[in-house]
Amino acid sequence: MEEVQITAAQTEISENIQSILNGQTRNDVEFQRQESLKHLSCSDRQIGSCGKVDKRHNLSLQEFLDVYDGKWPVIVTDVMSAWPAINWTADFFKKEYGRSRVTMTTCANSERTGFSVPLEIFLDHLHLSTPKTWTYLQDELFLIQHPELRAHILQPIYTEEDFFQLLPASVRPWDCMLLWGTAHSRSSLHIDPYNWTGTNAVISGLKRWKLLPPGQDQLLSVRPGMRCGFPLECVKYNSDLDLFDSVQLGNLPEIKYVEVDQGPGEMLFIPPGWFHQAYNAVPTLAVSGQMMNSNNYQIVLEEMFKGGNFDRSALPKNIDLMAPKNVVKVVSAQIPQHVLEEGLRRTEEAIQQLHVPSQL
Ligand SMILES: O=C(O)CCC(=O)C(=O)O
Ligand SMILES: [Fe+2]
Repeated sequence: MEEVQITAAQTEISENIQSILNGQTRNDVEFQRQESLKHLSCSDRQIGSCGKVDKRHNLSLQEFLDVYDGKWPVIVTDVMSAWPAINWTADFFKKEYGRSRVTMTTCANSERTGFSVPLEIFLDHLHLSTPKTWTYLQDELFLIQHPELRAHILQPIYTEEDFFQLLPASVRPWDCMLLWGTAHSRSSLHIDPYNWTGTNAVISGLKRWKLLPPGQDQLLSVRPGMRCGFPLECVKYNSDLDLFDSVQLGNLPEIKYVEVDQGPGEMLFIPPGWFHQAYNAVPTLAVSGQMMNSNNYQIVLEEMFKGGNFDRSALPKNIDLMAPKNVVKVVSAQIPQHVLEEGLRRTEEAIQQLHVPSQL
């Protein structure tokens, strides 16, 4: 792909938008990789030894957007103290929501199985785990279905520009996943759906991260042909590698990553294009979300087109003159009616599924 020099901000925006029409996003993975590498402090590019994730407080919105957003992960340490959710405890959840069903994954000797169980059953086993046998509650719907709890999570200034709100509600991704893991539980190694900017806020416990700057897909045995399964489809970028397995990691000496530990009250932002894997070192409660904003909307829209539910041929030719927000509005107006209907149907189905007391 052609390399483009950064010029005046206005030219850059115009070129980026034009690239949506061309099916060629200038802010592609290679561009991001180059940007990311500029943040490394040492010459040999050994990311594991010299790249780090800053922990910042009093970070201005401008500095967040200019220095980190879409380029390099950052942890902000002073946004969650005002969240009522920072006081959430297992006792509170067991007493108030113990009978609500949640979705979780159990891992026993590398075999992962999904279940739907009452929350109290999960909580009764929260302290029972080993490196090979663990449980991870990962539920996208629980907080959506309990708006009084969701209200305990506040929006920091960094996520206020939220273009996902411009999508029709029936295809808008759920934006508040409850993540509660036993010690040793872990996510897969993945890039987030639509290549969005991910957020992850730890309420209690300790989460350990491996975050990989873009451009290393060929080293990661990314599973081909996977789909997100959302009504507005997208390609899923997942690897079966477990970078928290020291044997597997030892066999991958070429992979470059940054590591960071995230504690209670700390919120992490993960840029598009970064494969990442999280490991809960102790029982850990967190919520994750996502952002589409002026810094990443071309990347996110590109993934929506790649999903194949709609194409760019009907976009107006003057799209390059439009503000980012209007581009998202114009693109989302192209989503076909049958996709919107499918979105409604799937939401209802997912909610019903939660009430079925069986293995998923
Ligand atoms: O905390 C975790 O397990 C990782 C969550 C994550 O990567 C995600 O929600 O996309
Ligand atoms: Fe993720």
